Amino acid sequence: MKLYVIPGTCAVVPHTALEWTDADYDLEILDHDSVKSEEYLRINPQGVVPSIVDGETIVTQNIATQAYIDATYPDADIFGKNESPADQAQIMHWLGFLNADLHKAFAPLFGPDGFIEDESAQEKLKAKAKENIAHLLRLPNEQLGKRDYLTGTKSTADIYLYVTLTWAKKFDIDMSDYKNLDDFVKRIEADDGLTAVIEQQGLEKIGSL
Ligand SMILES: N[C@@H](CCC(=O)N[C@@H](CS)C(=O)NCC(=O)O)C(=O)O
Repeated sequence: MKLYVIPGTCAVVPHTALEWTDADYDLEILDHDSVKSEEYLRINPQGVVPSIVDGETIVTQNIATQAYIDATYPDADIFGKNESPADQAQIMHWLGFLNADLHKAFAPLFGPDGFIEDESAQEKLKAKAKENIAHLLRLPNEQLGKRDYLTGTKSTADIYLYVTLTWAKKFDIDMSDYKNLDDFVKRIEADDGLTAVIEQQGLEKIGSL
């Protein structure tokens, strides 16, 4: 199995999941240019990471890559030890929130010119995006006041949350009210799989928000 990543992106999530499996896998590190190359577009026509190639199988979309890893290595419990239907719904709830709502909310910060050309309008758009992200982050902050991990046991949802927190810190989003998230960063950065990924992708731990 080969995983395609760009360092520090949402591809940290399936990468950490693969570390949790203890399986052999190949890693291909792309950048913002090579992700748009003709060769890679044949794998992922959207020109984004993550992607998995496993023999004849190609899997794109972050949540689908996680589902593929989970189905291939069920003993790794990458979705946590959530057995009841209600608990399994929780992991999908948080992955949906993280992938469709929180991740997407960063788009105006990563590429404001894709929304509007005028530079002063871009500044207003970015300010609004930061407010929106801070507002969305109150939900995982509340959840982590009740438990150590989003669904009770450690899962890929926690890694996805962590990645978005590193972005929020990079864009100077005010998270001073979110003590539970700050505590969570220390907890999740102690994970061996995440630590290995941070090293392999040439990243640094953030320590706090
Ligand atoms: N909906 C896609 C979104 C993937 C996505 O936005 N990937 C970003 C990184 S987080 C990307 O590869 N962007 C291209 C780039 O950074 O050049 C998924 O869930 O896989």
